[in-house]
Amino acid sequence: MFTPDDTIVAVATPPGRGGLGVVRLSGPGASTIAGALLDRSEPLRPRHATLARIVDQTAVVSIAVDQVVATSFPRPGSYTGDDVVEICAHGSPVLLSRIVTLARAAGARLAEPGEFTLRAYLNGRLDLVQAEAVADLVEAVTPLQARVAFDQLEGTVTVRIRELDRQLFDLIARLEASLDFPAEGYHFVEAGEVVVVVGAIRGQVEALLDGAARGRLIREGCQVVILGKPNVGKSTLFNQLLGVVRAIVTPVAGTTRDLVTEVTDLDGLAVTLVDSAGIRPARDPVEEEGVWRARQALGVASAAVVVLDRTGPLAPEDWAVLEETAPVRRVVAVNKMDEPASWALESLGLAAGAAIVEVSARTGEGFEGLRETLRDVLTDGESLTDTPPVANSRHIGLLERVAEALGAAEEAAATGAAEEFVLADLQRGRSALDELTGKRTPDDVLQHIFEQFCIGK
Ligand SMILES: Nc1nc2c(ncn2[C@@H]2O[C@H](COP(=O)(O)OP(=O)(O)OP(=O)(O)O)[C@@H](O)[C@H]2O)c(=O)[nH]1
Ligand SMILES: [Mg+2]
Repeated sequence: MFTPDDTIVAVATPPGRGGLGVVRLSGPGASTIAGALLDRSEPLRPRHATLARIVDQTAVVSIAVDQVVATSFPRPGSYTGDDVVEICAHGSPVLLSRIVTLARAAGARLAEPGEFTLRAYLNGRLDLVQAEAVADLVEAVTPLQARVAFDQLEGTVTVRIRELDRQLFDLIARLEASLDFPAEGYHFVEAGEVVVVVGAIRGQVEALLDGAARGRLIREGCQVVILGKPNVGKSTLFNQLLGVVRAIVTPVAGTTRDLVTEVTDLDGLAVTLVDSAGIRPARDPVEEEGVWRARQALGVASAAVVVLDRTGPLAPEDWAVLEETAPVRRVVAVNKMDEPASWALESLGLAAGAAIVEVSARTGEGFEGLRETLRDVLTDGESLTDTPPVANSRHIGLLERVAEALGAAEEAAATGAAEEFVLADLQRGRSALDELTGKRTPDDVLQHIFEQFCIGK
């Protein structure tokens, strides 16, 4: 995977047709290979969009393939840090793959997934945290996800990690100096100061971890399953939340059998909504399977929306669903408020503060409240406007390791342990920071990270 000396090529725009499509070349041969494809005698002027034609010279008579705009970005100031040429062609998959084939015939190799960004990282253009942000930015499905990813790319995490590393390095250097000159009876740093300094650094790590759960929720999104007895309006509510008619709605009880899944943007959270058959005694094998699937969906969901029908009496099946969902985060949606109610909300006997919202899935009344309540249930009431810097579970895991190592160092220093022990803990914390930014990251971890990119990124 790590062969940075050859020249790679790939289509950088998504598969399918578009007005434009971009083929990207990166590596020492980028300019020469582009030169072999273009009908120009002079090399491309750096950073100038140049109109040219792609010519297939592998045929007996050379054939013009497309008119393109080519731009060369010489190293080291390019995206990857290598020589890069971007060829902006018409966005036809046939055309773009022809250009890639011609580039390969001229000496380029097809890029692996994420290899352009991997090179940017290997050339020091991005650290690992920023490289991961590129993937997140490309994958974002809500504007909030894009914002968190872009902040990360801009260096919000990187800058803070660097600062932590600088402070740790300073302390480690002073401790090592104390070890190197023990005979002089002079300590470059006293144990009391070590406790204070390490405590302060640990405080900064913990501050970074503070909004991490929310960050992760934003980055990864979550699943919300809609449950309730037949005919209460689950599918209607699902459609209303999505804003499109996706699931079948009929007056027949037991309409939905399978799980119906769709992603929606809930105030920036990418929520995978799941409409289900609900949890109820099954009458036939199909329904039995549907109920089993609903239970499976509940098992992995971050929250449930329990739908109750206000127009008819509460049934044992309603109580069963309420009981089964009691341990999970949930919103109770009391549906069909457009018709006269046949029971009072108090008769649910739920604790004060339980998230109960009255809605009409048919008219959309009460949905603003439902969305708001659902978002609060998912985020524990925390605002999504100030976005947390840390959102990636790899980062969270490593920062937790840093905090643990610093806690151990603090304790060792406080109990008067020898400097060597304190140092060992501090080094452990520092190497977790190095793994975070990619200064020292095992190859298999790198491989895992870059494999998740698409080709051309
Ligand atoms: N008046 C009124 N009727 C509703 C409302 N929501 C749903 N309905 C009606 O209730 C019936 C059942 O709606 P569905 O959305 O199919 O209910 P469901 O819970 O998905 O039903 P199953 O899939 O069979 O379990 C349909 O006739 C809907 O039009 C509402 O807010 N008000
Ligand atoms: Mg349904």
